[in-house]
Amino acid sequence: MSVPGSFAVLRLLWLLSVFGTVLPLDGGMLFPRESSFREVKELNGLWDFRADGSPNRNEGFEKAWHKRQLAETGPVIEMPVPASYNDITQDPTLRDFIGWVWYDREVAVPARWISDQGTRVVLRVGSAHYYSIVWVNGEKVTEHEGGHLPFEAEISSLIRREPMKPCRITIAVNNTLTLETLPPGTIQYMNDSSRYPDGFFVQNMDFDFFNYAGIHRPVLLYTTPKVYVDDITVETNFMDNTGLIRYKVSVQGGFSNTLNITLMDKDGHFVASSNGSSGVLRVVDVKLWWPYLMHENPGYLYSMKVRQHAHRHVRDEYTLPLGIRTVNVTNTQFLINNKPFYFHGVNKHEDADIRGRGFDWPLIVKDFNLMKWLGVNSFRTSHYPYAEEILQMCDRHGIVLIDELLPHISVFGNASLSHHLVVMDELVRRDKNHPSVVMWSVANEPASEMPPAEFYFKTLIEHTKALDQTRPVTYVTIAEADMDKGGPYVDVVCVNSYFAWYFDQGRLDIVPLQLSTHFENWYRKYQRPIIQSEYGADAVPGLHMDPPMMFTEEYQNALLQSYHDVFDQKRNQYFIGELIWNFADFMTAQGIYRVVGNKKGIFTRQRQPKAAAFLLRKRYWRLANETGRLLPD
Ligand code: BDP
Repeated sequence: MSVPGSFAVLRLLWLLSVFGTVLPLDGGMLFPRESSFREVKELNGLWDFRADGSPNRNEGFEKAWHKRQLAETGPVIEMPVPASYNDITQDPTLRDFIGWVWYDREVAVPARWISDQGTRVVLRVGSAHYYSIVWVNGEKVTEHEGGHLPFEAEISSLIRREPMKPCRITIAVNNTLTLETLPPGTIQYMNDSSRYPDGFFVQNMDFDFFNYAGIHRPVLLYTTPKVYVDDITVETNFMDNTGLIRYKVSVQGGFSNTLNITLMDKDGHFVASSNGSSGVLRVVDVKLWWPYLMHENPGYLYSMKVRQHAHRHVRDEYTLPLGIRTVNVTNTQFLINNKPFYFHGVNKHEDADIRGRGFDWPLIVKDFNLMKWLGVNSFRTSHYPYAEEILQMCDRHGIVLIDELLPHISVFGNASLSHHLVVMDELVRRDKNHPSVVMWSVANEPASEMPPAEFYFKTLIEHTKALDQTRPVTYVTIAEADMDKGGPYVDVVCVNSYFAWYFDQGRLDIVPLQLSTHFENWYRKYQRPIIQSEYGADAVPGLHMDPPMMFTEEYQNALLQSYHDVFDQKRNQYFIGELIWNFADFMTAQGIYRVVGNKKGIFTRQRQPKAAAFLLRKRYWRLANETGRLLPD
């Protein structure tokens, strides 16, 4: 990411510079794709399941449940994968369960995967919240900390040991949040025996969404050849009509054989080729990747086919979709392909009835249809990394993403920081090649009044910028004091505010003054473009009152409107985007501020529009006409 001056000079420097995306983690995390040399077998469906309800939640380990089928060590129920387990049964204990839950199932592995010693078999979990341990046939193959990113283990030699036996996969998942986890939480034991039974404890958390748990994303087995394409990194740029793709490919598992790279356009026609593990592809008459509503042909993707040869035979093939675009930030603008981009979008959650945070194609496609209906050109993955399939949809549809890592954090110790750096590495490693990702958000509303916060944020932001020099970095903040700690390091100021909601309740008349003072102060201080990264009001669908009162659809509408008036005044200055909180109602922990969840959605949790959806739709299409068209150079 660079501040544009003379673009031509910068492009030249880009060509001469070293690769901007430098990843310290070993190994890649390429999304599993089938090719003539790779197969994928989905393990979604019903697994056996048991929550470990023992007082210390440790019975599963004490009795080694992974050594046998789960059904042999106690009662099991059927549990869908992927899905959160919380809302699947009628049992409130399971809904609110804290501790280890156990899943297992048997898989028939194709005989040729076992007999062919040249095949590598990998087990991959798209995500499981929060801490996971995985065994295959009773042997531990991996463990992973963090609820929203994939992890995998090679299991080839293990399944070859007893080729005639079905392969049993056991996954134990623990959703306990502590001061060491990200997001953090605390377990509080209630020791007053006159009020609580023995061993009674609660999980305290500082974020506003239900702590859904379980295996949330698809579980797969996939194969690669023994010597395989492990990782690909691309960075894109353009000069006049020529697109430039700088690539780097790493091969693992043996001697790095000849690599051949072929770029195809959307129709499968040859565009460019190259040999070797790194280089630059030149694309004549380039078709740039443009955001939705900014171009008549948004989300244009090329395909980069990477082939690994040995003795003139192709040994492995992986095809990466990629978009050619640039991102730059000035003091007042966010530029995509050197044109000012205005974010008119939403914040989301991966959340729905029954499945909780579980991956669900019908829900994903419905949400994209709703976003396009609304005229949304962008969203923030509040407050954790979303499924990679969602990012791929964004790439294809031209929906721009602010890729966020974490919700609220308030612990700034060394252990948290080291873990935060590792998950940031994991996020960049997974998402670096998505053209839709235009900015990293390292956290939401960190409580930065804590003393070590400044060091923490400086380290984290600098680390992220060192990982990826091609994208701006931000964190989302709500208080000026919080921004003081990280403000000097961010590229874009992302600010949340809830005027006339959490403060000055019911007083819509104060919004214009407070909001514009707020913006002026932020801009004066940091001289960075500003995004309103959250604003909104709860509205119980069907509740009406005029003049408007809090919690009615009319109040939600009126509050949005009063924010919009100020946005329109600042839009041609330094104000570069507005993301409503929230796209849809979502579940939270129980509490007196939440009526069966957070109701700030402009759609209900079942994705039906409230009045505000129509208001926003009118505004976003108007904004698309005013800001989205290609501006002349
Ligand atoms: C914001 C948080 C978001 C909450 C929202 C709210 O970033 O996670 O859901 O407040 O209170 O400050 O609705």
